[in-house]
Amino acid sequence: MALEVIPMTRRRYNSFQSYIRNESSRKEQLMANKTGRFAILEQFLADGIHYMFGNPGTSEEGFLDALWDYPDLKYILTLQESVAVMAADGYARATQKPALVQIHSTPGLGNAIGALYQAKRGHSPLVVIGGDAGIKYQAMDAQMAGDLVAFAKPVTKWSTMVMEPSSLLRVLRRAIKIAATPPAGPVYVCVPVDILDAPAVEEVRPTSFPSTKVVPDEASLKTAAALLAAAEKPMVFVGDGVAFSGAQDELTRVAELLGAEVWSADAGELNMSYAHPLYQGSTGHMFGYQSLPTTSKGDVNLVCGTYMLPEVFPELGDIFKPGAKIIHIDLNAYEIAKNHPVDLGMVSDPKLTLAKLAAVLEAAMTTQQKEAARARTAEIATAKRAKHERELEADKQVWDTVPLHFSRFAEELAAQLPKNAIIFDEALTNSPPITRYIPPSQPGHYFLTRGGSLGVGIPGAIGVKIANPDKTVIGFSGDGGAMYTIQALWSAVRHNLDVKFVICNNRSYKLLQLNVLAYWRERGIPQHDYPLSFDLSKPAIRFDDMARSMGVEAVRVEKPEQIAPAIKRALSHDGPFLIDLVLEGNVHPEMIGVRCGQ
Ligand SMILES: Cc1ncc(C[n+]2csc(CCOP(=O)(O)OP(=O)(O)O)c2C)c(N)n1
Ligand SMILES: [Mg+2]
Repeated sequence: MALEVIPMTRRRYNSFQSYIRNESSRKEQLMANKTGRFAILEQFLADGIHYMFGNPGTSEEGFLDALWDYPDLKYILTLQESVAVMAADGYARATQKPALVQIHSTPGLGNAIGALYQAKRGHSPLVVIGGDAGIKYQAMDAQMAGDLVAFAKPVTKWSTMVMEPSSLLRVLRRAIKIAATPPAGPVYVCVPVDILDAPAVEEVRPTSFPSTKVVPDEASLKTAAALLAAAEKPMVFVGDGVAFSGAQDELTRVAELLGAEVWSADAGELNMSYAHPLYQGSTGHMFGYQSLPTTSKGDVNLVCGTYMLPEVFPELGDIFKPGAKIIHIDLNAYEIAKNHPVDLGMVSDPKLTLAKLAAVLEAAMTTQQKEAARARTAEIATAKRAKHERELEADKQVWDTVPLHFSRFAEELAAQLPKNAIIFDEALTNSPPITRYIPPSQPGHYFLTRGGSLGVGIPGAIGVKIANPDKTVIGFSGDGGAMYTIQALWSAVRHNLDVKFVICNNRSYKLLQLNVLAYWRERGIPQHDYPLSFDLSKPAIRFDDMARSMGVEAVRVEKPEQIAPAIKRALSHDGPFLIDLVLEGNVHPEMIGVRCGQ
């Protein structure tokens, strides 16, 4: 007899839920015979985890089916594992709490690797659980089998498989603790079917997290303050360890006391207001020689919550001025003196340490030193203002050109955007105008892609929106980046997530064009046409059509006069909305098929 599949409407779902709630005998029976597949869900709820980002498979069907009994644990269905991981990453970044991901066994984990790498570099506390057919099948090397723990190992903080039912929750709690303890990072736990089908014997108890609110000894603080107070050109380098510890105010205070330039290095969070006169932007992402003028400027360098230096092609020699002093504060001991020696390293909490440092500095600095610091601040502020004005002037030169330049869109968005809107920025080469016109100033309201895996813009914004249902969330992505995870748009509609997406459609991998320019320059190769593999113009990608096909309202913007109405429509639309913004990109569709012979 064929099985009749009855669609689960909201009413049916509600009555099903009340059936579960009211049928106490059924519930008692369920608890008495509770197996691991129920226990793990109760463990997550006991830890305040209310979302599971995932993509299902047969080896997870037991606990996914058990979700019916736990309506407080909501499943966010994504259509590719990297989307699940990247959306969870956005959610974890916005909540600063562990986020749960479910992925299918070997093929699912394979798809998730690049996204997990991104989460690991960014220190996202992701708890990834993955299915496996069962311990009893391990010797069979059956379909979908693989060395899952080994797959996940290099891209996680901890990778393991539960081998024994009586340690199921013990292992999960350890995984959650490891993920969330600084330096935070993703963990992977394989939960085989036979473990989940065995009776649960452990009590569900919330995970214990150790406090890391540690401060250095007084002598170290005094040494740090003495070095910094005596500096003639103090420099500060910060990363997401500052945001993780909520140390933005304390950092700003120290920078102001010192009159120091503050630079981001390996940062994706808001560690200091971009609008502050001392905040100078980011060191280079690609080439060490681009960061060198900044890193070699100071006589005393304070590094906090990051490492030196995160470029793809870092400087192999010294990066600091000869004789310069280096002080490093971080909860992550591995990053202190990772590549370059320091004079004073302190494994301590940035917020508490910077607060104490500010107090010691305040007392230790002479009137003359304080005066010099004020003069430095004024000089840095003037130079920053002048640079900003030059950039605005340059923007005006291309204000009316078609294809558009992004700056005009950014200015209009700044005019219309609500004050507490949140931006997720994977605009890549178009990112600078975003922060130029909408300088991030509130922690938790600006998230920059980090870790280098493309495709985080759309799913990241989705994760941020789930964490901030009442705020406007705008996700920016390059056209190249968007195509890695475009199916995330479907999840936004599926889960009623009112996110606004902007695709910076320059029909190219423009960052690669810029990087090859540097490659030619370094090797003395004369400039010539960019490799056609960096050109996405043929065939043209219609992001507006693609969005509509997944239920997302969309508009294509090609001319200056279309910008303001498109933004107005996106912001007033009730539901997800996409702007396909056609931008200048130096592309050569006429050469495709001619030069490559394809
Ligand atoms: C998963 C992944 N594949 C490939 C790359 C290499 N890569 C770096 S930047 C880039 C181009 C990005 O293009 P787009 O998102 O359109 O931004 P644009 O450079 O045009 O601003 C590519 C392909 C990467 N970083 N990650
Ligand atoms: Mg592009």
